Amino acid sequence: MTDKSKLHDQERDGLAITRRTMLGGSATTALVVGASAVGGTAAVLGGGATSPARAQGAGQHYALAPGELDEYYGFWSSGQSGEMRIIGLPSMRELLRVPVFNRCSATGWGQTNESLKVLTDGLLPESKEFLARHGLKTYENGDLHHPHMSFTDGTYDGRYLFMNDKANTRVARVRCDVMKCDKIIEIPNASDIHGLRPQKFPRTGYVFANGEHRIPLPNDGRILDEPEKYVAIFSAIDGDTMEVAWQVIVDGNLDNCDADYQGKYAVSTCYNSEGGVTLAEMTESETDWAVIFNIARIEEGVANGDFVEHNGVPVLDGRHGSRYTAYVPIPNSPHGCNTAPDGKHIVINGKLSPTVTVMDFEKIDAVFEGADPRSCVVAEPELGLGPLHTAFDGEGNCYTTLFLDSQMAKWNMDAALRQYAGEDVDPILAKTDVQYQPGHNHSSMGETKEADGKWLVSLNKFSKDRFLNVGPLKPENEQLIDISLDPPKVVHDGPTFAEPHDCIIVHASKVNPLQIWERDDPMWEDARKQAEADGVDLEDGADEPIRDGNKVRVYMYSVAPTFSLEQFTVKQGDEVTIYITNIDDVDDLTHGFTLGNHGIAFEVGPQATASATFIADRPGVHWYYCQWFCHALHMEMRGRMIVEPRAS
Ligand code: K7E
Ligand code: CUA
Repeated sequence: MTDKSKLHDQERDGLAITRRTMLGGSATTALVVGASAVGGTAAVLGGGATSPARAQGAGQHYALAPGELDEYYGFWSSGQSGEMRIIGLPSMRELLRVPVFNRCSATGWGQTNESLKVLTDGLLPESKEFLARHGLKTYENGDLHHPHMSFTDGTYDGRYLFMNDKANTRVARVRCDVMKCDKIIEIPNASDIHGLRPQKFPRTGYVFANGEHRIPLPNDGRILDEPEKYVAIFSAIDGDTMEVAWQVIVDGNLDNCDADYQGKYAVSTCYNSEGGVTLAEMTESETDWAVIFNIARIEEGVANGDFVEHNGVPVLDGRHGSRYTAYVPIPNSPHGCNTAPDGKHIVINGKLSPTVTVMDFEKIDAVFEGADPRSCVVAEPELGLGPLHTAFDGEGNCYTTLFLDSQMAKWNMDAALRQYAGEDVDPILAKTDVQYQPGHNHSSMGETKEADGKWLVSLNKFSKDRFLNVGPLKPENEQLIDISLDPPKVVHDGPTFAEPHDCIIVHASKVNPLQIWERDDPMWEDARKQAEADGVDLEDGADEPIRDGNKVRVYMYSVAPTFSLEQFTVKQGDEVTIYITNIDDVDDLTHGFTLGNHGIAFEVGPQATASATFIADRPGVHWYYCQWFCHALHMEMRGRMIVEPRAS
């Protein structure tokens, strides 16, 4: 960074909160917490690369030629955009956006009956009522932080992706065969699902989900401004049925989580052991904790009836003194929580502490038998300012984002263990500058036992001067780092829109999506049943609308470049459902259905059926057309809806 841009930053925000210059030690700390727990580290660790010069050759091939395929799928969150994104790696090309919690103008997600079923079925009854009072069928926003794939035996199995919605306390599942969301559930009793991880072993199994914010239980107005009575809730969701299996009340709050490779424990970080409701209260204590959940004991507790049922879910009490949990003191507001592919260690990232804390899963059994909770801590290296998340290369090295330092620290697990045991050894192997302020990072296959040490993406919150200025709202910068090199090297800048927090990098061999839909897909089960009841074959359509009182059903098929109906007639005030079945069975031959001036538009993939329902209360002629370019005569792929005026 130039001195000029440094100055510019300082002038602009008046907080001396520059990008790389944020590493100002106590000033930074004061800014963030109003306390001084980490001062002085910057002087020791804030410098540039400290790696011994062991640089290897030219590094890996990352700039793909036209037509060349990527080696990895990246599954990206999109934060407050509410969708999941698929990125190819190493090219960093965006391949697809998968709407989940958001609405999508292109695909009609949030508007088709099929997507509305996914978006509404899993809502809590009181939410449905609340939304209905506001003229809504479902929440229209989401805050998707953590996408993770289902596991079998410690590695990705290509079945599902699971993800959280922090904004509206939901968990969603995306089917990897078609890359569409098929289930969304709202989590009762908890508030604002943040950390989310699937069980790694023996399989997923459970999806663990952290309710970040503390609320009254039940939150129905009886308890209000009495924060000491609020609780945070940890949920285990059955990944197959998408039902909440059980919940555990904890002390403090819940931030991020991860699971072990043995199927025994899940671990969550807590940055608010104080139970505070203001910034000052939440950051008061210099020690918070990680809470460990003993899965076997919890399942036993559920079987023995040691719970209170809230909203149909068994809720166990895991507060201090419980046999279901253990609280391990961790310095200062820990954030990320990452199990190492060695199957033995989990790294808790200090955030306001310059350290990460390493726990040994093999020493956790003893903690549950009464040993000092800190006895499972086996390393606590100081890495730099603002450690948030850690990734792994499968060769014993760890890569931790340093938010405040705008760096990634590469460190060696074994050296950190030896240092903690008293040996005079520096575990830090390298510091790589990133641009700027990294949150998550992720390495190729890094959260599985098959971590391969090839690529790492640093998801940086600020891009600042790295791209053409697009106005005050700037993209983030996701940087591809070649970690096969020593020191690791940033090889690509990737701008992204608001605001992916996290991603996973999955070898392409793990994922095998279909080329076209299968006709018997459950996604349009309701349409299939309705057509059957109406004596219609979805693939054949119907020549005339089928009337049922003021409900009218229009069945069409599409085949490039036509809809089977070039016109249909309904009456003003009819409730019309349009079913489109795309009978083209060619790869990549998607059609769409857009109905002019009705706000209706949706995608119909090859061999898929999709439908939308609306009230036809605009008399006149309205064209519908295909909005997915499908044929030389795509513009001609259209027809008329004629709405006869109501007799007055
Ligand atoms: Cu660190 Cu929500 Cu995963 Cu953002 S969280 S960075
Ligand atoms: Cu069908 Cu364009």
